[in-house]
Amino acid sequence: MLEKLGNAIKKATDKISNAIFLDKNLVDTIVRELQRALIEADVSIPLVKELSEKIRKAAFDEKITGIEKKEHLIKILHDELIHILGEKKELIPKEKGQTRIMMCGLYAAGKTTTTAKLGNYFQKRGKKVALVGLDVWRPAAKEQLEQLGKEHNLNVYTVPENDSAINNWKQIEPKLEKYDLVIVDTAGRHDLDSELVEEIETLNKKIKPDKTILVMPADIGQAAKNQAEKFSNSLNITGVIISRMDSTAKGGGALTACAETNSGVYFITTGEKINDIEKFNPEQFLSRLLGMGDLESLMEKIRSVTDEKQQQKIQEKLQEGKITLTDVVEQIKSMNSLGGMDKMLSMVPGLGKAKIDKAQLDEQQKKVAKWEHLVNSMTKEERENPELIKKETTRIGRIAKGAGVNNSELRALLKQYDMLAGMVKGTQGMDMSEGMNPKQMEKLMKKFARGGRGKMRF
Ligand SMILES: Nc1nc2c(ncn2[C@@H]2O[C@H](COP(=O)(O)OP(=O)(O)OP(=O)(O)O)[C@@H](O)[C@H]2O)c(=O)[nH]1
Ligand SMILES: [Mg+2]
Repeated sequence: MLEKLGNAIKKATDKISNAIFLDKNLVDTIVRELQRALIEADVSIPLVKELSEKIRKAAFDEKITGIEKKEHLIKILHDELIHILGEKKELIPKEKGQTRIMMCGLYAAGKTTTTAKLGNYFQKRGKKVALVGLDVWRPAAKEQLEQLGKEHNLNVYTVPENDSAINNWKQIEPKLEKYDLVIVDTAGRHDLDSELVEEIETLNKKIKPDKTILVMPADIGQAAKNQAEKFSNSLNITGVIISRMDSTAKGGGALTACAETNSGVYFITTGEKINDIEKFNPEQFLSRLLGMGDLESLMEKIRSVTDEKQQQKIQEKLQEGKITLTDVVEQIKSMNSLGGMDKMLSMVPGLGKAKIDKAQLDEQQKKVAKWEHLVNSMTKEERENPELIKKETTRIGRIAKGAGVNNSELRALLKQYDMLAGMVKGTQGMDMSEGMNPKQMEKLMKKFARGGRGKMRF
């Protein structure tokens, strides 16, 4: 449905969580990627701009630092997305007496199938439901509704005459008294022409619906804004149902367009089957889009991946353009401790589906433990200046022996050190934060795995 958008947002939150610093370049990258995904989902440019500005502003707010900044940023992103998705809007039939719902929308919007889905939804929840087919225009329209009723045990009322919708209604209305919920399916047209407007207005006066629902297909994207406005001019639209959310990437645009016009979305439909209808709740929708729990679990994740003290320490080192072997091992250890590498990798969009080589990960964790022993058996001097070990190769044997590991392990560690030190030198820490990104971590880990057998010469 909106996998791409979901993945992009996930990626942004991962980048924020895993960054050592949120510097300008990283924030720019995050904002750019988000913008691209939102635009692809057909969210309107002004909304995208507004969201980007808020994120930038939060990112560069100097009053907030460290882990709080990350939490702040994720919260802003989350809240802004909720905001553009709109308010939660519920469709609640009356407790007592009859509730009448009139469905309207353009041609092929999904009115008839949605009428059946909605009827089924409330019938399952104990309401006595009647569906009324008033599409006198499209051939076989009434049969379509009757067929759906038969398949799903729903009461459908139609009359064979096709003279006018209002006359059909007059014949049917007296039979509807015993029902709690009456859902009326109406005809669609290519455009909101005067004939359609007239028909709906007359029906509206006669039926006096408690709710008038506009059905729009998700694939119209942000054009939903225009359509909702047009319909609202002639009818009192109480809410919207977005159909076919399953078959387009533009659903984000349709949803945000509804929020822009204050047309609350009651339901979305996500497939052709009768049960493919769900209440629209922006919070839940976003959580699902992100494939994780609510904001709190997102925050938990940040807390678990961020060790503020360590972050501070590394930050200082990076600013000096210098890191020690202890830092390298600390760094790798922290990566390893992020709830386990495999768990972390599974949170990375795209990687979740990819086969993660568990054996390799286990191997890696063992390796890191060895590296820790190695660092412990070095002198303080050696830890701070690994060049010493490279210069005086006799140190290699001593250190490796002290740690109870092979010389090759030490070489792998030194190679790793070179790699990180190189990154620090070359990029003033920027790529370091990217390096904390789990996806890049995986690459790095693969490099580590090769490190021991590498071509180190010293
Ligand atoms: N994949 C998918 N298809 C849907 C969904 N909702 C409706 N459809 C399909 O969209 C097409 C049009 O649906 P209808 O319910 O007939 O639309 P309508 O607005 O009543 O059309 P008219 O009466 O001709 O104006 C049908 O083929 C439906 O099966 C959905 O949520 N997902
Ligand atoms: Mg129809």
